[in-house]
Amino acid sequence: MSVTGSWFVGTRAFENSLTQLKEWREATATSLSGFRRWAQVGKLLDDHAAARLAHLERRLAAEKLTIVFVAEKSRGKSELINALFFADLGARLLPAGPGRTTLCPTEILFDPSRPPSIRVLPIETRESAQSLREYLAHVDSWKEILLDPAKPETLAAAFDVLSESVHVAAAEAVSLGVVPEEGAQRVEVPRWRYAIVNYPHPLLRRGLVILDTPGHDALAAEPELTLNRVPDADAIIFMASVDAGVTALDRALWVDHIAPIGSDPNTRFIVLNKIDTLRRGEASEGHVLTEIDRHVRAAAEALGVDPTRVFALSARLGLVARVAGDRDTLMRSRLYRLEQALSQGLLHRRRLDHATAVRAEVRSVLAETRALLDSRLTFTSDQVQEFTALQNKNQRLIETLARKANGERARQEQAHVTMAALRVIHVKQVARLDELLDPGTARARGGRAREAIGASSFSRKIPEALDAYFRDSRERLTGAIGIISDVKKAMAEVSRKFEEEYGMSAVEPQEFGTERFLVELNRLEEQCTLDFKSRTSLITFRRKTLGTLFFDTVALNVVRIFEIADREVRAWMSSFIRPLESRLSAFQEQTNSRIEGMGRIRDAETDLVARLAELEKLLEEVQTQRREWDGFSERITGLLDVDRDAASLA
Ligand SMILES: Nc1nc2c(ncn2[C@@H]2O[C@H](COP(=O)(O)OP(=O)(O)O)[C@@H](O)[C@H]2O)c(=O)[nH]1
Ligand SMILES: [Mg+2]
Repeated sequence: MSVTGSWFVGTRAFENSLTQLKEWREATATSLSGFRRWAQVGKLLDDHAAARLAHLERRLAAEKLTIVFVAEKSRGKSELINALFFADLGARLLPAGPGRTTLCPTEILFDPSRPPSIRVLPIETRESAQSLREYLAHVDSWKEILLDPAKPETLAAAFDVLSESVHVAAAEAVSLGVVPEEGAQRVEVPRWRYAIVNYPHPLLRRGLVILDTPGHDALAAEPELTLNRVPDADAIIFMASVDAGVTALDRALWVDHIAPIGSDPNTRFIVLNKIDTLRRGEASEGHVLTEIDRHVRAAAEALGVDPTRVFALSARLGLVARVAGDRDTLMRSRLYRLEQALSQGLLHRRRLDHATAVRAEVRSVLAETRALLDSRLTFTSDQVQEFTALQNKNQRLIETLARKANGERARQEQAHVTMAALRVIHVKQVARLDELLDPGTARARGGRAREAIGASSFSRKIPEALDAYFRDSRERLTGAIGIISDVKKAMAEVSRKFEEEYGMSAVEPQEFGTERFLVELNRLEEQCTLDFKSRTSLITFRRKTLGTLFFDTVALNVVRIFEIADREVRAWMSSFIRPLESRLSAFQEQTNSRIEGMGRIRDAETDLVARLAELEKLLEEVQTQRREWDGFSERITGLLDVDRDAASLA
């Protein structure tokens, strides 16, 4: 370590520790509030826990560290305060020396909400029933002397007010809490009851509060101090000095006010001041050390404490050395030993206490938020898993349905093809039937036979013409009957196919008898044979007359058969194709609605995918939160691991 480094450590231990403590407090408060806000945004903290954390943050941020100096007058309290804390001003902050003794308890602090000043509370207020604490809030009762921090050299004069006294009648002194000496008429009493110095010094800014108490009498007169402020202080420095030794007054002060509070060596310090006075003349260093040791033992014995707890030092040398930056003198002053004890004992202890308090609160909050996050994590990832499984299942279902729908569509198409083919054949058959059964043709053929009859010169030609006529008519009818039977077959087949392959209900074909047409034709032919092939008729009638007779009695009847057949066949042909078509369109409708239904399932699938994406995003968020939690936890736990810090400092 460099010389400057050790000088630094040796002279600024308290300041450094206080700075570290403040930085630590701020870092801890910042981490806590960062965590608190983060957790609140993430809905991980209930209001109650959040309020508890906020309370901790405020406590950490607004920390005051109070050190009380207790000693009889002129033991060097003011000098020690100057040396320990305010040497950097280059001048005394507090006046010290004969006639400049502080007569009232003086609190030195910094409150940024008020101007730099010395505020003093008149001694008369002791007569009122109001307590010191109540007066604190009562601004008007105080006299205020403004300070100019830019001019430290002017401070001492302003501080003279703390030494002011007044002379009052003995009786009044009593009512002011001062016990007069036997037989005294007039008594000198402090002019002020209490003083508050508000000064923007860096240490004070960091939360240091110094309370300087002027001896037994002042403490005895202010129960507020003896009962609250002194016992509650973070550190108490009790002082005696070697020039006076531990006097009866010192002992009374110690026994009445300090000893009962307890003796934690981290927070209770005993100073034996003015060791420089032991270094008179040409005394050797060894002699001085022996003397110091002797005084320490004597003081320890008088106070009933272990000699190791007594810090022998010289406040004056300490102050001089620090103002001048003189390392050797500082060593001789032994001031640094007290400083180190203060920083190690008090400040480190303070940090430990904070850490313990914060840890007690934070541990459960961290555990709760973590448990909450973990359960969110489990829940969300479970949901993602469930939805993924569902989605896979759905996917398979959709594939099946799609396959089915494609099949249906193909079947539908096939049915249409079948139907179309049927229609083509049907049209052809209708056309063929039209042709075969055309009554016009029947009439024309009849006419042709009439001509043939009329024009035949030989009798035997007539039966030939009649036979040809009937043969032709029969062929036509038989042809038509053949087609009709084909149509019946084709229709039956299509109906069966529709029924079997596409699940349509069967179409019952309408009965359509064809025999009657041939029967009627045969009857007419028989009639004709009787009427026109007989010898008598051939002889009796002229050819022409015979032809006309044939036409009127036979041919027109045959035409009628064709007319009836034509009409009925037309009706029948169109009657059977319609049910097939309506079956087909019903089948198509069903298929379409099934395909549409599948579309809806596909939509639902899209919804499912969207929900799954949402869940996955949520899961990612929770996972990020969980990592962030680790970060917070690590930072906060690290800050609270104060012992590790101490170990690294050592
Ligand atoms: N020789 C010597 N004198 C000191 C020392 N500390 C304080 N004094 C003197 O003792 C007197 C009383 O000091 P002061 O700080 O006012 O005492 P207080 O009444 O306890 O505040 C002053 O004259 C100081 O100069 C010291 O370490 N050595
Ligand atoms: Mg003083």
